[in-house]
Amino acid sequence: MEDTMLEYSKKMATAETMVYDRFRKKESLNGVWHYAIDQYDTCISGKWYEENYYDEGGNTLPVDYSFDEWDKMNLPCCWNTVDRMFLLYEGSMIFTRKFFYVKQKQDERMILKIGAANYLCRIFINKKYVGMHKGGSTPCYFDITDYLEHDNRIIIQVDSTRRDEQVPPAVTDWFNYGGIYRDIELIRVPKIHIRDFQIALEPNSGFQKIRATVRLSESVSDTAVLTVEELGIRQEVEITNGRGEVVFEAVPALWSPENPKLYDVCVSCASDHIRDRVGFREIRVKGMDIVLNGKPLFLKGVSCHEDSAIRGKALSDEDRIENIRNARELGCNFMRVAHYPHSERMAQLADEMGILFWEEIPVYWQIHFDSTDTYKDAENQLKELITRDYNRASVIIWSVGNENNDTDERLKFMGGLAACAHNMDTTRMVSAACLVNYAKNAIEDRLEQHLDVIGLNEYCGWYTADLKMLPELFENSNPQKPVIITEFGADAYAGLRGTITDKGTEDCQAFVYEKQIENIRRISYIKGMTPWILNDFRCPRRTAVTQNYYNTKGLLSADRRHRKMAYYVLRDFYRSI
Ligand code: GCB
Repeated sequence: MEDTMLEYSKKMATAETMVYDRFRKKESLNGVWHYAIDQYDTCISGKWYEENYYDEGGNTLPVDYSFDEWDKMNLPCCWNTVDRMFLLYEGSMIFTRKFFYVKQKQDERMILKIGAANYLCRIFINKKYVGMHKGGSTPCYFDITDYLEHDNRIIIQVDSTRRDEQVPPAVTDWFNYGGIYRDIELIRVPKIHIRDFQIALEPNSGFQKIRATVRLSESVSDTAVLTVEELGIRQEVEITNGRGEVVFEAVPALWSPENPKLYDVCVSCASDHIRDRVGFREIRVKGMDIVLNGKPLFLKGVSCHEDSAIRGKALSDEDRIENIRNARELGCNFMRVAHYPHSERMAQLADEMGILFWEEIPVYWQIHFDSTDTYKDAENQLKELITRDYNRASVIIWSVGNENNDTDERLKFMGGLAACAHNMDTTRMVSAACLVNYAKNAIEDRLEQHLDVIGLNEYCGWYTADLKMLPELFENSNPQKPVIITEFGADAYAGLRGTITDKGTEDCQAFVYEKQIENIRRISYIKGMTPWILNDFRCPRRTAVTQNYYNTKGLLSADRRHRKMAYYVLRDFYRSI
C-alpha cells in the first residue's frame, strides 16, 4: 500500500467500536448529499478535505473540487441504480454535506453510524480524518464528539473497488453495488453508555433460564437493571470493570415461526436506557436432528440475495417484507440470507413475522486464505454480524462461508472463523455452504469437524448435468452431522417454455426441482434445504440473451411479479410435509 493510503487505513472502526443502537433516538443524516466521482482518490492524495482555499499570505489557491456545488444524490442508495452513467462504476466516490450540532448535555457523546458502505469508507469531519471501515455489509460506528463544532462539514469517501484480498474477493456471482446504501445516523449517548447488550434463553435450562450480558463504554462498576415487564422480571446486573452477566429464572412463551412471540426488554445503567424486542427460543443439534424448542424440525427454506432491480441493495422495508412474505407463501419456515450480511432490518422483521434465518459472511470462492489481513477482515465482519444480530431469535445459524476448496489454508482460516462464532455465541449453530467432493461424488469436507450442521451446495441436473449423480451422491455419503442442501437450482427465463431438456426454460427448471425433491425427500440425514434462489438477481457474469446480466435461477422474476413453474413444484412439496 502507498504510504499516503497507509495513514488513512488507521483508526479502523471494528466490532469493538460498535454501539448498541436499536430503538435509540437518532438524528438522521439521510437525504441530499453532494457527490463527485473520484477515480484517482485525489480527495485523499490532494487533501481536499482540508479545504485549503488560501495560502499563508491570504492569496486564493486553485482547487479541484466544489463541494457545495457538486451534483446531489439522495442517500442512502446504490449509485449504480441512480443514473445509467454509474451502472458499472466501481471505485471511489466522495459525498459531502453540512449539519448543525447543538450540545444537549455536558458530557454527551455523538456517535456516527453508517449502516453499510461498500466496500470501504473513510470519514472526514471539519478538515480532519476521523477513521475508516472495511467490509461492505456491516455497520460502522465512530465517536465524532471531539470533531464537532456548531457548523459541520462531513466528507465520506466510499470505495467500491473489487480486490482479491477483500472479503468477498474480486470475483463473485452477484453485482458489486457501490455506495452508502443503509442509513447514516447520529446517535447521542451519555459518556458512560451501554455499548453492547445480549440476551438469550440459556441452552439446556429446560427453557426456564435467561442469560444476559451488558457491556459499558467505560470500565466502571455499577448496577444495571433489566426489566421484562410482561414476565414480571426486574433483574439487577452487577457491572464490574464495565461488564456484567446474569442468569435468571424466567418462563417465557417460546418463540417459533408458528408463534413469533416477542417481549419488550429494557436495560438501564448509569444515565443510559436501552430497549429491545426479543424472542426466546432454543435451537440445537441433537444427534442427527435440528431441534427447535425441543422438537425436531425440517428446515423448509429458500436462499435469497439483497437485490432489487430498482434499488440494488438499498432495499426498502416493503421490499424486505415482500421477500419474507413470498418465502412464507412458498411454505418456508427458513431462509438462507446469502452471501453477506443483509440489513439488520431483515432479522428484525423475521423476528416479527416468524421465519428462521441462516446468516452468512462473504467468505466466498477464492479468498486469500493464506493472508492474515484477509483473515482479520473476515473475522471482524463475522464479529460485527454476531454483535449486531445476537438478540434476534430468528437467526439460528451463522455461516462462515460459501463454496471454498478444501485446502489446508482454507481449513485453518474457516476453522478459525467457526471457532470465533462458537466462542461468541453458544446459543446457535455454526455452518458453511460446502462443495461436493467431486472426486468421490460424496459429502466430504474437512471443515465439517468445525461445524454443527453441514451445508452442501450441489447442482445435479444443472452444472453436474447428469441427474444420476444425485442418488449416487447421497448413497456415497455418510455424514455424521445433519445436512442442509444449501443450494441446488437451474436458470429459467421468466415465461420461457420448452421441453425439460431446453436449458433456460421454466420447464427445465421445474424438472430439476422435481428430481431434486424426489431424491432429497428420502434421505434421512438431510434436515433442510434452501434452493437457489427466491428471485432473479443482477449479476455481471450472466450474459446469455435469456439472462441479460441477471442470474435467472430465481423462483420469481427479478421484479417479483412472475412466479415460475418451479415455485409451485417447491410449494407443493413444502405443503405436503
Ligand atoms: C453457486 C453459488 C451462488 C451462485 C450459484 C449459481 O454455487 O454459491 O452464489 O449464484 O451457484 O447460480 O451458479
